[in-house]
Amino acid sequence: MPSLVALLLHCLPLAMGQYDICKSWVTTDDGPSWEFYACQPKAMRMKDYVTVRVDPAGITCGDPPERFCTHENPYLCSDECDASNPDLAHPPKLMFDTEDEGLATYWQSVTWRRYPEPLLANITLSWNKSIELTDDIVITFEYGRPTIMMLEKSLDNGRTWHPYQYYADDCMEAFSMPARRVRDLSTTSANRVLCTEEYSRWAGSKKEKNVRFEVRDRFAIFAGPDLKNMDNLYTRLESAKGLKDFFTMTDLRMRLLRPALGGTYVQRENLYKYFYAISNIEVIGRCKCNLHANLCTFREGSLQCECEHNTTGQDCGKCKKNFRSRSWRAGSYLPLPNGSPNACAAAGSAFGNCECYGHSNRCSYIDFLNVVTCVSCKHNTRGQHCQHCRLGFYRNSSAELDDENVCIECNCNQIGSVHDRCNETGYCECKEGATGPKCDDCLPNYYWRQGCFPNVCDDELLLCQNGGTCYQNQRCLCPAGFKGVLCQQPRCDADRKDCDAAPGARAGLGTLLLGALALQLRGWADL
Ligand SMILES: *[C@@H]1O[C@H](CO)[C@@H](O)[C@H](O)[C@H]1NC(C)=O
Ligand SMILES: *[C@@H]1O[C@H](CO)[C@@H](O)[C@H](O)[C@H]1NC(C)=O
Ligand SMILES: *[C@@H]1O[C@H](CO)[C@@H](O)[C@H](O)[C@H]1NC(C)=O
Ligand SMILES: *[C@@H]1O[C@H](CO)[C@@H](O)[C@H](O)[C@H]1NC(C)=O
Ligand SMILES: *[C@@H]1O[C@H](CO)[C@@H](O)[C@H](O)[C@H]1NC(C)=O
Ligand SMILES: [Ca+2]
Repeated sequence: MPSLVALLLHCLPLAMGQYDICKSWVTTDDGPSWEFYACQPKAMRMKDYVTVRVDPAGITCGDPPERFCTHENPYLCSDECDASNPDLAHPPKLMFDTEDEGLATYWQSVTWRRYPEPLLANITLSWNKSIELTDDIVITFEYGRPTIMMLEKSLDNGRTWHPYQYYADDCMEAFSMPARRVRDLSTTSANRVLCTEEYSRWAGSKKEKNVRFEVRDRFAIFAGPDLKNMDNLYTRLESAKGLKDFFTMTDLRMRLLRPALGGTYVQRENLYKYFYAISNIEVIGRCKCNLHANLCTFREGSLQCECEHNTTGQDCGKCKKNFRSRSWRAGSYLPLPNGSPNACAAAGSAFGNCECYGHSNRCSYIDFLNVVTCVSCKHNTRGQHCQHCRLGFYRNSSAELDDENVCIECNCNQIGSVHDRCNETGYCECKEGATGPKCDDCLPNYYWRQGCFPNVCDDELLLCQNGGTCYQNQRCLCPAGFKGVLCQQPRCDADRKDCDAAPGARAGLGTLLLGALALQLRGWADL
């Protein structure tokens, strides 16, 4: 079996030939020197480097021990799952082991004894490394394939997830999606996320065991049925937006949503024949090294590119220190057949010693100042070495100077702040009454209404009088008989001649003073 896999890998078109060396020592008219090429690691069995997580807790069978039946012979329920007995346990690691011939070892879930509550399980594979698929993902189910499941993937170590493919025996019913086949996709839809019915119908539990994510069929859209025209695929991978990323991931999740039903409806009288059992998850791919490495090694529990071209990082995603006179670029498959290495260049190799921290590709000599300076600093930087942040941005203290995220936008509130600049910790300069790092809050005794204004009324000092209520600190809502900023003045109708005298007299000195203060405050607010 292992030799068969090796043979299989050897035959994979993406595993061999092109782009397998990063440099060679060549002799030219000027003498011997290194020549550099775009390069990538070989495809590997990625299941050997994965960590797996199965959710929810308690979904793996055998604790407590449980009996299960099969669809073929539902009344012969002789099989047992017992987590405490190594011979009868079905832990997650059996999805990734190497099997002796003819003897399937598999992870198994609990049975659907809680029906009609759905039987749900998530199986999450994490590599802690970006990998690129080079062949189909094949998931092997013993005892029947799920009638509903989906694949999701993450490109950022599980922080965000995206649907990858939907599987159902009835796509419309399960996901409100029309059923499609990857074989019917075209060059413009090669990275479409679709729902397929090809891997979910009942065909006998021993006959059709595999659920596929079809990478080869998608490659074949460009490279032809036998993947003979790989050059065309490589050209497309470079030029079609999002195509490379479509085959890239750090994590993969299987969401199992409904088990195999044996081609009929759920039979409540025997729920012990419904469960999931996965014997193998084959993921063939390579480390993503941005075409700057042809080796990827497993060190300290993680895959790691052995970066060339003076790049560094887990994915060779940046230039080594002192090799940052140009901004970092991924290598390219183009031009065919050797591609471009797009190597990082030593600081000082271009013009004197002009370091631009990777924010500029160009330096220029300014004659009358006699200095070399970086031109068109990117990533919101400025300065001779792109070492400062543009106005309106501040330095991210946890980022190095060559980080793309080194400058963070100030984001000052346009109304609450004096201008759009901020200090080194991101604090903006606020107008009177405004506060907060971005000046989008008001100080106490101020209210926000397109800027901060002093309260007209409140519950403490500026109380509305005569039963008036304070509306959002902006004005008093006065009862019918009163007016004034704090409702301190009686309203005089023609037929009420005594109104000046009565309530006003009761109001007292304090109210009048407050009224005057409020009037003055309103005067400011109107300015
Ligand atoms: C599986 O993962 C999804 C997110 O991708 C989550 O919403 C769901 O609750 C999880 N299901 C289980 C059974 O843990
Ligand atoms: C993931 O990989 C990085 C870089 O190799 C390493 O520093 C980190 O410890 C790894 N994290 C886990 C959870 O293995
Ligand atoms: C990387 O830097 C070394 C010097 O440390 C140099 O000899 C080599 O040619 C550089 N490689 C590339 C691809 O620029
Ligand atoms: C600051 O830089 C670090 C390291 O690159 C990055 O993870 C973080 O997101 C940046 N912070 C902000 C606010 O952009
Ligand atoms: C930035 O301004 C805030 C608020 O005025 C202040 O607390 C902080 O110390 C200032 N930071 C620097 C580096 O000046
Ligand atoms: Ca197995």
